[in-house]
Amino acid sequence: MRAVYVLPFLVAVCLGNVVKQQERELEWWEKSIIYQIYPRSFADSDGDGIGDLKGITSKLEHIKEIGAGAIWLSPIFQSPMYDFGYDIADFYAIHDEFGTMEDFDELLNKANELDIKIVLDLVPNHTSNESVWFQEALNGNEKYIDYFIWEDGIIDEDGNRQPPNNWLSNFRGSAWEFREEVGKYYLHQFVVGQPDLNYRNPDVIEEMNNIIRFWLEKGVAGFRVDAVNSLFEVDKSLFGGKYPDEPLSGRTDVDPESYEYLDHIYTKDQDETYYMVYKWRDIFDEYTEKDGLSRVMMTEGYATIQNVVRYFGEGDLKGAQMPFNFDLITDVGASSGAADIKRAVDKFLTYKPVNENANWVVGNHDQSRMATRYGSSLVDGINMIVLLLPGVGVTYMGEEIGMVDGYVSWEDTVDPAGCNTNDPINYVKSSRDPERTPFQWNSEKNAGFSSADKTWLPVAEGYETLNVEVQKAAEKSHLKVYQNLANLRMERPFRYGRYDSLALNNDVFAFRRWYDGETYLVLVNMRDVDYTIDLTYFENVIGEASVVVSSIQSPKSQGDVFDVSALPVVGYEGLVLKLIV
Ligand SMILES: *[C@@H]1O[C@H](CO)[C@@H](O)[C@H](O)[C@H]1NC(C)=O
Ligand SMILES: CC(=O)N[C@H]1CO[C@H](CO)[C@@H](O)[C@@H]1O
Ligand SMILES: [Ca+2]
Ligand SMILES: [Ca+2]
Repeated sequence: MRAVYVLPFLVAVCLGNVVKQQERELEWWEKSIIYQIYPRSFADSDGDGIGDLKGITSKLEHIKEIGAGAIWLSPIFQSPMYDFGYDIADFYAIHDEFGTMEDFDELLNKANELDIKIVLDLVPNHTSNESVWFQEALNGNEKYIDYFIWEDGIIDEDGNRQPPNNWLSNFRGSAWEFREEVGKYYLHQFVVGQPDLNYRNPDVIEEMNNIIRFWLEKGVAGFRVDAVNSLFEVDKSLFGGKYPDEPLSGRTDVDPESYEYLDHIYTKDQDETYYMVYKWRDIFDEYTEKDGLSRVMMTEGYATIQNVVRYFGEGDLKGAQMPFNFDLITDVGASSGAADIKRAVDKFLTYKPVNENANWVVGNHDQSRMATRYGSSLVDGINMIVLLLPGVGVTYMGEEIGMVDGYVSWEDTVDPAGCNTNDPINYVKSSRDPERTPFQWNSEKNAGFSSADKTWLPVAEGYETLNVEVQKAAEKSHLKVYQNLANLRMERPFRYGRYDSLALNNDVFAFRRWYDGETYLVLVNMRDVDYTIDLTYFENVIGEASVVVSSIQSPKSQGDVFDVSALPVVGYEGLVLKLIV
C-alpha cells in the first residue's frame, strides 16, 4: 500500500530533476555568437587608413544588431607590425596606431553597456624582436637571454656557419636566426621578428601569467590563445643537449623551404603544452570566482582531432572551453558533397568530451574567406550550419554579409607570408592579405571604412553593392538571413536540443535539432541542382513543416508549408523548417 503512494511522488521529483539539468543556466559564451574583429580592417576613426579602437567602439551597434554577444579582437598590443600585431613588443600597452589605453577602456565601457563581451588575443609563443626582453637579451643580460631559445650553429665543410638543425619557420626558410650580439642562433617558429619564448624557464611562465592577470583584472572576458601548439619544443636534454632534426613529411607538392616539407614532431603538440593551458585555466577561474564573470579560453592550434580535444582538459584538470574546431576550413570546401560535410561536422562532435561544447569556425584572418572558399551562393547555407549546430558559433567579420577575398597586387602585398615568397606571380597562394581587406560598411569612399586617400590594404572590388548598408535596406540579404539565424539560436531546441544529421543525397546535407516536442530541420544544397527531398529518413519526421528561414536564392517565404516527404529544393538553397505537430 505504502509503496504505491510513494511511487508517483518519486517519479515527479525525478522528472523535475531531468528538466532542470538540461536547462541549466548557460554561461554567456555558451549561448553567444563570437565575432572576430581584425582591428586594422574594421573601422578607421582618424583617417590614417588603418582601423583602430575608436573605430570599433563607434561600430559596436552593428555587433549588437547582428546578434553577436562577444567580440574577439586580433592583437591590439604595441608591436612593430612585422606580423601585423602577432609580434608583440609590449603586452601591457596598446599599439599607437590602434589608440591608447583610454580608448580601450572606453571600448570596454561601451561594450559593457551593450552587454557585449570582449575577448583578447594572447600571443604567448613569442614576442617581437623589439620587445624589452629581446633587447635586454641582445645587450647580454643573462636573465633575458634565457627568456628565448638559443643554440650554437654548425660549421659546415666549407667553414661556413649554418643553423643548428633543419627546423623551418611557418613563413618559410630556417626557423633559426643568428645574432652577433649573443653569438648564437635564436628560434623563431614564425617570422624572424618573432623570437620564440623559452617555456622551460619558470620566469617566462610567470611573466605570461602576469599578463593574463593584468587583462582579466581589467574586465576582459577571456583570451583566444594564438598558435598554442607551438608553445613548447621538445626537451633537448633527451637528445644529448641538441635539438634533433625533424623528419621529412614526404610531401612532394612543396619545396624544401616550405613549412609543410617537415613533419613537426619536435616543435608542435608537445605534452607540456597541454599542461600549460590547464594552468592558465586555473588563473581564468580565479577571476571568475572573484567577480562572477565567466572567462573563456579559446585555443588556436591546427592539429589532429585527437590533439585538439586534449585542450579541453584531462581528468580533473580543466583546460580551454573552446579549442577551435577548424574542420569546416581544413576538411571541406566548394567541391565537397553532402557526405563530406556530414563527416566534417560529425568529427568534432564525436571526439569532444560529452560534457563539453562544440564550436564552429569557417574563417579567420589567416584563411581565404568563407564566401570565396565555398562560393557566394552558399553563404547563407554555411551560416545556417555555423549558427544552428550544437555549440558556439564563431563569425569572422564580414561573413554576415558574405564578403569575399579582395584582390591585392604584388606591389600592395604586405603580409610576410606573401612577401617571403619573393614570387610576384604565385604569392597569392601564400598571402593572407586578401581575407584582411577593409570591412565593407557602405557604398561611399573606401566602403565607409576610412576617409584616407590610401588604406593599408585596398578595399575589395564590388563593395558598392556588397556592404552592410545595402543589405540592411534590401528585402532579402545575407545580413537579414544572418539576423534571423541569430534570433533562432536563442530558441530552446538550438540551446538545449539534440542533433542528428543525414546526407540525403550527393548534394543535400541536412540536420535535425529537437527538444521538448519541437523539431527543426536545416538543409543545405551544396550544388546548383534542383531536387525533391524526402525528410522522413529522419526518425519521427512526418507530416508537414513550415519555413522559418530561407537563403536569399530560395523561392520560399517564411510560413510556407510543405509535405516533408516531398520537399522541393532549388540549387544552393539553404532552409530552416519547423515540423508542424
Ligand atoms: C627584427 O626583425 C626584422 C625582420 O623581421 C628586422 O628587419 C629588424 O631589424 C629586427 N629588429 C631588431 C631590433 O632586431
Ligand atoms: C589564426 C591566427 O591567429 N593565426 C596566427 C597564428 O600565429 C601566427 C604568429 O603569431 C600569426 O601570424 C597568425 O596570424
Ligand atoms: Ca586609424
Ligand atoms: Ca615555441
